[in-house]
Amino acid sequence: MLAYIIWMFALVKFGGSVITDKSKFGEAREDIIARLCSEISFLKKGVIVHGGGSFGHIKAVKYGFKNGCENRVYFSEIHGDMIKLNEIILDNLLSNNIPAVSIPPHTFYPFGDLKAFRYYIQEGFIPVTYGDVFWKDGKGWIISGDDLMLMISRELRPDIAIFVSDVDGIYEDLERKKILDVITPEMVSSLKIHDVGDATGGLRKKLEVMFQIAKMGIKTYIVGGFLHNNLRKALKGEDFIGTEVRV
Ligand code: IP8
Repeated sequence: MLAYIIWMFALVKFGGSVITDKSKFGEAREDIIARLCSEISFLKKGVIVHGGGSFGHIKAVKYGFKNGCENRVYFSEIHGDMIKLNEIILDNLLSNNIPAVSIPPHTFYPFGDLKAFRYYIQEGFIPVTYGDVFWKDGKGWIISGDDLMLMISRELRPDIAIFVSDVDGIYEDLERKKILDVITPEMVSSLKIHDVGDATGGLRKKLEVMFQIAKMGIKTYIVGGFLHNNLRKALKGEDFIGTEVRV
């Protein structure tokens, strides 16, 4: 197991609802960010993606980025807010001696490839990217962290993809709070999914992305981010609270 952990290439997404309080604009959960960063400090090879949370979604919804927004100043505003959140993540990774390097989406999306990721991984760094705004056809749009997880999985083929979430997994039964150990596409229609109205779609869209990643043969998990050491355990192949996504 130890040897596997050392060479394992992990792709981890810190969900926006875990790292920020989504109801308060610009409110980062610094204690949780610090803990999550410390839990991945043993990783030798990885890419970190983070969501927008209250730094991205509140204004993205307000300014109508879901259907494209022509206002360049609004675009710059959200882009600047996301840089602030990214800086908090970078500071915390660095505090844990993680050689993080930020590769913001506007440097490669929608016109480029993931060459920069390959290069920095090869050189021993941990690239960090995030859900953000991007400009196309005269309008600003949102590229979500989940879309980036899929893109990175396709091009870089990690061994494991972990979505750190504000829920502890996929609930089979919301009332009894029973979490599924495994979810497959066939099971989705029988689940009661309450999708939230953020700028990039809720759980249903997230699951679609996860199934596509799992289809590539990548171990794919949704794990609770509010539980101490849960992410570390999932990465190390120990017992953790969460749901495996399988096809
Ligand atoms: O939180 C959305 O990324 P997500 C980013 O991963 C913005 O969906 C700017 C709303």
